[in-house]
Amino acid sequence: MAAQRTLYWGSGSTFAWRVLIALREKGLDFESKVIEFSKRGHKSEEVMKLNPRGQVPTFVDDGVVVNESLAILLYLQDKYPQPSLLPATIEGRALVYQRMQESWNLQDKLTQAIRPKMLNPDLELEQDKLDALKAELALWESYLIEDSFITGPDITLADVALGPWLLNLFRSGATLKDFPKLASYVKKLKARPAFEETAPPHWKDTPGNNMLAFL
Ligand SMILES: N[C@@H](CCC(=O)N[C@@H](CS)C(=O)NCC(=O)O)C(=O)O
Repeated sequence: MAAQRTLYWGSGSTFAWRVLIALREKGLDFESKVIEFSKRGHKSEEVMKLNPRGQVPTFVDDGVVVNESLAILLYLQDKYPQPSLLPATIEGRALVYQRMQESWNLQDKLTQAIRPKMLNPDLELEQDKLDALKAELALWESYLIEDSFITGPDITLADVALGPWLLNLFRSGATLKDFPKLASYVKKLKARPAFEETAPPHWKDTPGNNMLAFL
């Protein structure tokens, strides 16, 4: 019997987007349960029963509940190994695991830089937060080899974990002019069907905020 997969997610959740990308890359279908944050769908009884933190993504696979986006990515690779999103060598996998965890830094620096202004557009972006974001981007730029994915020639879970944060940055107007390898990497990800087709649905109808147009 075919596996019963259900994903709870919400438009604009970068964490949930990671899981949508991995499912698409692996060609796995699933029941889509879209929650609305404005209606506090993430705190509904149905979600809270599965994830007491009341967060998305929440994933259920044949009765196995997995929360936390990075854990879900690893679970999907474990349960559905082909097509693989991990390299064949142990050294390669070590790097992918490292970069997956490291992607948290980009999330953190990006959020710290833009969140206050998103909540209150009258505020200015803070220079020290922007400097920290630029230093973070410089690190990722240094990791990239020309025309590659983040850990090598093939797409892996590291790209799935990192990519949505870079695409968020793009959506906020950043062109990454000082980070040319990163800029072409983001364009490559953006054009990939698994990323393009799963991008937050509301992005189609609303413009980005252009807050990082100078970056
Ligand atoms: N560490 C979690 C974070 C999940 C998360 O924070 N999801 C947000 C949506 S982007 C959420 O549901 N927030 C609601 C809340 O925390 O109450 C993961 O990686 O999945």
